[in-house]
Amino acid sequence: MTTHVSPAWLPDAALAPLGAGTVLLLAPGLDDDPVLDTVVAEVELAASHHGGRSLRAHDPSAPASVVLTTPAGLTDLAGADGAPRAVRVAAERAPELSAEGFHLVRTAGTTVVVARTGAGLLYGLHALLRVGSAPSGEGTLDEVHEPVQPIRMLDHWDNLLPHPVMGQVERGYSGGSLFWSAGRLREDLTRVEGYARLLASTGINRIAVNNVNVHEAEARLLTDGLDDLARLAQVFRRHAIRTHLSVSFAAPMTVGGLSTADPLDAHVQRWWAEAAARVWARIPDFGGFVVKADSEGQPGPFAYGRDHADGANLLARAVAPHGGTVFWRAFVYDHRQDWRDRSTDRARAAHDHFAPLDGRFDDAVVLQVKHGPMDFQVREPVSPVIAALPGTRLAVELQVTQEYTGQQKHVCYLGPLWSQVLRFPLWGEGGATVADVVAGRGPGARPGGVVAVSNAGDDEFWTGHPLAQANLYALGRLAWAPELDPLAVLDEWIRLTFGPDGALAGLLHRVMDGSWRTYEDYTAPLGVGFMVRPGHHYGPDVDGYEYTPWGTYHFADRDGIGVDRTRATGTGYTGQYPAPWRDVYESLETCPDELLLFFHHVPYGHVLSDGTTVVQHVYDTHFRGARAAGELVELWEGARGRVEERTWARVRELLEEQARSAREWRDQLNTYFLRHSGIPDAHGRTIF
Ligand code: GCV
Repeated sequence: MTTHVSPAWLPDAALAPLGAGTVLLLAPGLDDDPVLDTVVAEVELAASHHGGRSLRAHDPSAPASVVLTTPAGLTDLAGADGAPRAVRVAAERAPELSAEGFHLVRTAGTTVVVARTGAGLLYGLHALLRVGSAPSGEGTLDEVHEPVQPIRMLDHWDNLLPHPVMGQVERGYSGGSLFWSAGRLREDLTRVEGYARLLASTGINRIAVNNVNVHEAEARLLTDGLDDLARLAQVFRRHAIRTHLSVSFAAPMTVGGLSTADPLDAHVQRWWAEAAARVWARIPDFGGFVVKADSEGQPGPFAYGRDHADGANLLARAVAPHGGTVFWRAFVYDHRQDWRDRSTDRARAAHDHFAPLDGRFDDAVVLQVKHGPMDFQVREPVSPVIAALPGTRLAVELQVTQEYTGQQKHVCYLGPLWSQVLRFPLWGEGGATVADVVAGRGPGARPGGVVAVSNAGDDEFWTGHPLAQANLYALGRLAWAPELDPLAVLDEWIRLTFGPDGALAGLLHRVMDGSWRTYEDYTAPLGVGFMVRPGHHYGPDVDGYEYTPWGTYHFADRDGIGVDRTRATGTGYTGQYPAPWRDVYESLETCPDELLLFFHHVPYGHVLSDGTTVVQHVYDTHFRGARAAGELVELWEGARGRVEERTWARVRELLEEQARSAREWRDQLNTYFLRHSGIPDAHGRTIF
């Protein structure tokens, strides 16, 4: 591991609102709360860097600039001599708070955070860092913050041993695993502690510490690795994060010595119950299991003629007595498809498998659904599965690691994409959104949450590309509050990370705010997806997946391109959506341009809503996108000397690679479309 570690969005300067004055922390009843020590440590750290004081008892002669307290502490304080006005204001309102919520009040130069638990105080403390110091005048705040999503989880695709193809972290672009090295948990967990601190500051409250592709070494964590898991859980617990393990469905055979993993076999059921009991005996607040079954070669219930409800409930019954949860992934499809077979549509697979099972999953099961029907492409429609299982707890799965969005070599701020997904109205404008469904809002509904694949590793910037830290930050913030404007979240991240330099903030905003659109511009157009190099998924290869078994085709010929997923003439996938989307996507008239080729096969001359043809759109966006990527290199010159040299240099190096790669995308895509369509660029630009 490198010795220099970026403080990310918690540099010393960001702690000033806490550490510059006097902080009173009064938390009666929370002495046994493991997160309280973290709150104390944060206050002391901030005070030591900014010359402030930290008090654990009210002292009328030392007026506090910040008060962190519980409802009971607030009542005591409100009656005490010399209590700040903000304390009385907070006590008068005294809202009902959940275990994670907090009340933030600021008046007359004092800021008060009230919460029932250490977690709530920690979240409130970080909210205070985000809003900054109390202005000297009468700046006021009176805000109740509650997370929209009770489950805000990161999945790590970390292997214990480097996989011969995928490396230590599958789809990881940030160095090695923060947890595992050479088949063991790292001795020194300092980076894990720092990581937990960063995650908690954004509101993340659950983590899975190993890859969903469970190999031999990771399978044994369930039995032989409990000491390691317990050490990790101890670190995360202090930051209000529960630890989870990805397990193999075949574990009863591979590590348990049984001859079957059949979910209806009594020995198998007993084996799982005993395995779970051992885990919880060691880690009483353990979160549960994550399972990828019957997917891309992972074992599952199909081998025994059972379905996914049988499989998931087997594990649910083992974890439920301990308050655990099984996150069962809906990413199930045929990865050995014959490309000649036009009747199979991978986009349909999750819905086909899981919608008929609604109502059969136990309460301890959360069905974890990728946000789109395929696989984290730069543009996909929202998965219809999220609208199809009203009787099942659902989580939406997002991907922070930039597998298909530039692999942390390209700037691609994903907040706007996730925001669009979370706010998508599944039954039409004004109706329930994805965020509502996974939050369990609505009568009888139960929460499943937001789960995302982490982009962090042991790289000195945590995320390979220093600007990819913004994605990790935004994920937590949007999971807590999906209604936030993702560009406001970006600005929040910029301010915390880089401080008050307004010119620099403006520059960073320009580099990042439209970066997802720019990436889309120079890569696969109009929702078609998968024009990447097979295997590692970096860089263009238009036909790379066209004749493979993976079910990811674009069907380009000399006349046109796109996948006909209509009910009228195609695979019928549009029929998996409820109204109005089933009709919006079905019709060429109403299908949004950005998803056109996802839903329809059209001629190159098909006219889009802005009057350009499909092929001209490809030329225009690819020239525009590659130019925008190239301009970032010049723009970044303006940041020289305003950010730390090592950060500046890393970003600079990566922007050059992004510009090169974008040119390659531009030229390969444009050339492909020109050669296939024979239609020249209306503006006569160079195409090869
Ligand atoms: C962990 C895609 C990725 C795989 C990943 C899989 C999944 O297929 O390319 O690396 O495996 O998704 O989400 O399970």
